[in-house]
Amino acid sequence: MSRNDEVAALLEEFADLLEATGVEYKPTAYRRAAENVREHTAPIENLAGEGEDAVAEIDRVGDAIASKIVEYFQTGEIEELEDLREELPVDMAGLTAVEGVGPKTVGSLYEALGVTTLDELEAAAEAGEIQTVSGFGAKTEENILENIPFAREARKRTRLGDARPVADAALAYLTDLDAVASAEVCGSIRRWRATIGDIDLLVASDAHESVVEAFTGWPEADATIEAGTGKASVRADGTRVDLRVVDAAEFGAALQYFTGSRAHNVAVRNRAIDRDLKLNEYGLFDVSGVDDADGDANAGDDGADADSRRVGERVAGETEAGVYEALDMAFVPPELREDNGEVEAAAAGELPELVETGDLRGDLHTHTDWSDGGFSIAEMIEAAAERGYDYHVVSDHAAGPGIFGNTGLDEADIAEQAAAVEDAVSEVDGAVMGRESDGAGAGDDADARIAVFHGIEANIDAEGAITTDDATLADLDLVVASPHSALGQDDDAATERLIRAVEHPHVDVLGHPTGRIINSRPGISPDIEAVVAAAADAGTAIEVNANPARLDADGDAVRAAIDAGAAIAVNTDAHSPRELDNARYGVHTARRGWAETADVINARSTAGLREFLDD
Ligand code: DGT
Ligand code: CA
Ligand code: CA
Ligand code: ZN
Repeated sequence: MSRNDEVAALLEEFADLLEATGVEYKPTAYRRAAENVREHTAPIENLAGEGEDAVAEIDRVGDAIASKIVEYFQTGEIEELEDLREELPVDMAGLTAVEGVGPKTVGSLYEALGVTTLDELEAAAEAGEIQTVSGFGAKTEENILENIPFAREARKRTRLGDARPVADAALAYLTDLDAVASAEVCGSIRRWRATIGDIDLLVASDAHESVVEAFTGWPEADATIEAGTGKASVRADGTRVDLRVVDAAEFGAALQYFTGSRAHNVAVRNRAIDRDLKLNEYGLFDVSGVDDADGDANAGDDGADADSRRVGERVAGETEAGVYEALDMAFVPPELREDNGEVEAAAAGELPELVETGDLRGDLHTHTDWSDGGFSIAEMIEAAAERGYDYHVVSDHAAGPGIFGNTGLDEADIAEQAAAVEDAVSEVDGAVMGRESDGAGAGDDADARIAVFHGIEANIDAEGAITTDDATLADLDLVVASPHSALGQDDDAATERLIRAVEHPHVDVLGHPTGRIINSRPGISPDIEAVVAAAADAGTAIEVNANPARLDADGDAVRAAIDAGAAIAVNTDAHSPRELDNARYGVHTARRGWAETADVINARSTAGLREFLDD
């Protein structure tokens, strides 16, 4: 965690505690400040070193908050926050994980019933005590009780977007060690699952002990859980990080084994058995000449000791590619290793050529300070151009159900923004309007850096209507339509809703189809096959929203969409330049759905995108 993230988290905790004690307005100010501290490019510790005025230079950070940040760096704590923590000794994260329970509810229930944990909340609800608190009814109590299991499940797994940066940092640290020959992440994080139980790392080295020692001394580790010969576990940023150290000759086999999934490994191991080979985390062995090479060598469990499992002649194991090759299969990209037909496809030479992050040529769903984004149209265009994108779509929120207050744009605002987009395009070096140009490096605009389209993120109401006028939609270059309200509706209604939306003549992209927030709310569960079939017919693309809190559509839905012939759009939904970097989470999610480059509309050229939009 950078110190900016650390301070942002403190300010957010501050906001929650203030809100829980019934303070108004201030919590919003703290949350805004937190967001800007997190996004700020200069290290906060440097600014704090220069004093309050330097800290208060950060957008939305006023003098009061700046002085608290300086206090934190000078004394190691913020007195007022410590007082609040004492006043309200609650597991805020655990309690607010329950849908419908916010900081205010936490404060009320603590004051009335002394509830501090999820277990106590459940007990109070079961005992019917919550409905006795003023402002709470039987229905609220019932909802709380219903949502607790989801919250409890969610608390066990970390979002990919929280775990991946920790894994990347650990990997960079290990790779830098002299004793490390090679290092890789494995487990679910290498498969890019949406949530992560723990982070797994693998290192090849001939100095196992010194690697373990360096790992437990990793500055970002908060605690050592265990340390042994050749393996260790630490806790970092709330997540468990497992390390295994192996000899270089066994690195590939161990990488294959510890990447999983278990189901994929079983299928691969069965293929080995069919060939009189034994596969385990130590290697791939030819056991045709070995007596009694029974199940143990293949068991993959701790039953047999390691030496008895290095039996026969080693056929492969130094590299992972070598393991697959020796089994007569193509290398299986980690995202596909879920035993969903990838072993058969790899054996037949029919694996897809998966899309890569570098294939993306623009983002079709981004926000600016015209709605709830933090940056101007020009700043976002410039950021997209700096990433090397060929095009960029400005798609702020339209006003409508689920969009807070006047955050969203009505028809008049959209018309006004159309002019503002043209102004921004004339301001940003090398920007051109996409509807008039084939974009960067193409045709008449050989010097253009980036082609800009004016779009909107419109709202799909509970019945599937788009809540912005048709005439306005018709004037826009691109329409993303997303559900933002009625996310608890039943499955049939959700299916009809999304089918109607994708069939709308002006809708180009179905944004975050289910509206899920990972570990926070499940969203709607439409019959995804029916929705993607309708989308394919209508020529509407299905979005993979790359925000790591969403990853929506998920891999299964992407695969269904591609099978149905629908196009995919991988969008970040960025509210800041930094969030454009979330693209990789969307791309790897699309890869989990077997997406090839040709399936992704924003991997096409500017001309290709225009063709899609004009159809
Ligand atoms: P997670 O951490 O719950 O998100 O999921 P994974 O897949 O990272 O699972 P984890 O951390 O328990 O183990 C990492 C990989 O190691 C797993 O995907 C497959 C492999 N593995 C671990 N233990 C076993 C085992 O007992 N049998 C087999 N076949 N594979 C195992
Ligand atoms: Ca794991
Ligand atoms: Ca593990
Ligand atoms: Zn949205």
